[in-house]
Amino acid sequence: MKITDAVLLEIKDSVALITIENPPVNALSHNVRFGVKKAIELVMADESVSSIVIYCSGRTFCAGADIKEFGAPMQEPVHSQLHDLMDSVNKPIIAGIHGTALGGGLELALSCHYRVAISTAKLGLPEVQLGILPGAGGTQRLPRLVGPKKALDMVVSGMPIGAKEALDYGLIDKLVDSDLLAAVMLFAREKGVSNNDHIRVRDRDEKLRLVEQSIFSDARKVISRRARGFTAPEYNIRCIEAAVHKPFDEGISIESDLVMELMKGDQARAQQYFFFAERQASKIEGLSKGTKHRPIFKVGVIGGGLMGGGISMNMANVNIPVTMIETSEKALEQGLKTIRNNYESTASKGRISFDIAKQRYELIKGSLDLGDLNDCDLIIEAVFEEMSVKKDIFSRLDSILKQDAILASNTSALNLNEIASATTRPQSVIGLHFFSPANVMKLLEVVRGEKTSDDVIATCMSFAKRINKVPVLVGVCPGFVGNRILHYRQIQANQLALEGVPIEQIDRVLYEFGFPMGPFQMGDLAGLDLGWKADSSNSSDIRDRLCELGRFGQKSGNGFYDYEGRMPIHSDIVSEVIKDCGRLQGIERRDSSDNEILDRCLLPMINEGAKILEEGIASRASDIDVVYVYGYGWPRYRGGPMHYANCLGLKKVIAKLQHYRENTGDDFWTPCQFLVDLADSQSLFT
Ligand code: 3H9
Repeated sequence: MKITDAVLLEIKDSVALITIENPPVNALSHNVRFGVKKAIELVMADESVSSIVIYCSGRTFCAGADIKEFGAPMQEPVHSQLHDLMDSVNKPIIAGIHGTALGGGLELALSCHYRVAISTAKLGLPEVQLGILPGAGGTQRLPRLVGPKKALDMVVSGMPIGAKEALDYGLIDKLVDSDLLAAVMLFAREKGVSNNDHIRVRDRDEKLRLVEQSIFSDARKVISRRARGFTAPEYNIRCIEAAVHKPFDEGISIESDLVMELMKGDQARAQQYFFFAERQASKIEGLSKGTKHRPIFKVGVIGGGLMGGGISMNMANVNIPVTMIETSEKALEQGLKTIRNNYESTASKGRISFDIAKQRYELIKGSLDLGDLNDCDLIIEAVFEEMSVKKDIFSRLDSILKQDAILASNTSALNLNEIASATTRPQSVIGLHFFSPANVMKLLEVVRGEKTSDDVIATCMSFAKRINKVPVLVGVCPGFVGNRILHYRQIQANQLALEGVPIEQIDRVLYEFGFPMGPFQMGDLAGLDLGWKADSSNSSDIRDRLCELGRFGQKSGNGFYDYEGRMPIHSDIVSEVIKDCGRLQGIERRDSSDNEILDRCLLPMINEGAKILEEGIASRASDIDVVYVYGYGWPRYRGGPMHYANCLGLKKVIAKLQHYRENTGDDFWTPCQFLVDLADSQSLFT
């Protein structure tokens, strides 16, 4: 019997089977909550039914509340009404779990008396990643099953656990390897006829009694390091504390108040916006669904330095064989040695086994001969940023590669169209801009050249996911999206320093905003000598002067700062250099407030982002935000620069830009026309 268009009820041999069918991920939208509640009410009074199974069709169990419904008052029945009803049922309810039981989905399963899962299933409460907490009883029921310590781990990290671990912790009652539906129906039939009490999770408090109080202070220490600036982790901890110290109903009431408070906050709005932004980024407008993908089995990487080595490891980590090319025996040996050391260090920290480290390392073959790339499907060039060198490599590749091979450049700033012109197949040339360390950073800027074909774009966007990257499609311009915008922040950071604002203050303001580090520390980390040429060095430019002094950043032990290990320390030498550069450039010294520093660093980023949209270099504002969160450490709880601008209000952004333009007389601050038009039409960046 169809209860709603998303919920089906069948009675089979005294078991009521409630099936949720709400593709793609069986989110608990209104029609699901309504349907499940109605189905339970129908069978509660039916004496022929002795137990109830909740099961989902399609690829997964429920992936949680329907996030699209957030932001408006939730239609009844709300989650808690459904759960209260389940708690009042005097027949055993059993969840049959496959795929992922996440958030409200796992909470639904927690309100069942029993849970049966297939061995590939994953279970978790990831609400913290959306800036909220598991507000449908999850923080009160989970610790009753797995114990408060494990519950804290799960809600604070938001990471799911596998079914086997879930069984070990008591989160599920039975694990099966195949035919979940048959197994859960049999389990339900047995429970339906057994004389045992079916204890509700809310009544199980044996694991709450054995708690060491230090688990809460330990969890707070972890979040102060790993989740600096985020509000939701602390709220999640408070709920688990309530589960331990308060009776169930009081705990539920605390949970409900705290989730409502979080839901109303800016962070939740930003993090939920970002959830959809990330998924949107992989969708390519104007590309037909039937576009064929080119197969990629083997990858060639040209260059075994920091980027080339990282890219090679990225491929090997997902089991793709790599041929890595260098120009000399010594460079190749060094490149391979670094990779081996990296794998060994990861294994010695226990993150992977030594066997896996070895297997991955062995997937990377070194060579000095470009000709060895003839069997590769994708070639990624990662040599230093010199147009003539790149063009020479691409023209030589032309005669070596398979006809349908994809030729990618990892350039971070050079003109991809010019690189592509060195080949007879510019349609197969694309930019794949990895971020350092390439085996760790999630962002991949996929750069579409003017002649890049649709199938190459489609292949690279889906390949990016295969190598665990978040791809964003961008067009060709100096610095593409990320570095182009960053350049404008750096102009102002330098200007502030030249006006006499201590670099420590500038770095602190951006760190407190939520970036992992400020612009000067970031420069030191990246290396100040990147792209620096001694013969054209300019004595009134700060970076040039530091490089002339051999201060190349962290790698040389000093740059904008001196370093003790990785700890930056103020340098009087640098202060003098900056003062002298300011004097040579005739810049008047003045103080700036923290607010001014923030405005002057962030507003130019927004303005440049608007120009990027105006020029069609990025197709959505949310794509720019994805670049910034994943590539440059923009705090996720602020959504990204374009979301931040929307929250400030575009009229306010323009007023601030105009204020600086009037004060300085500098066209740098002129608001871009696209931004002005949006504000005039009361629109927002989309
Ligand atoms: C919650 O439960 C709160 C409760 O505690 C109650 C509080 C009162 N809602 O990721 P994919 C869409 S909060 C709406 O590409 P995958 C997604 O946008 C929720 N839509 O697939 C995409 O749409 P489109 C806690 C959702 O296979 C499509 O489904 N739960 C939801 O790579 C496919 O998604 C979570 O945070 C949703 N809940 O990964 C889990 N989930 O095709 C969030 C997905 O139009 N979801 N969509 O772009 C996930 O982590 C992944 O989607 C999942 C599948 C692992 C399930």
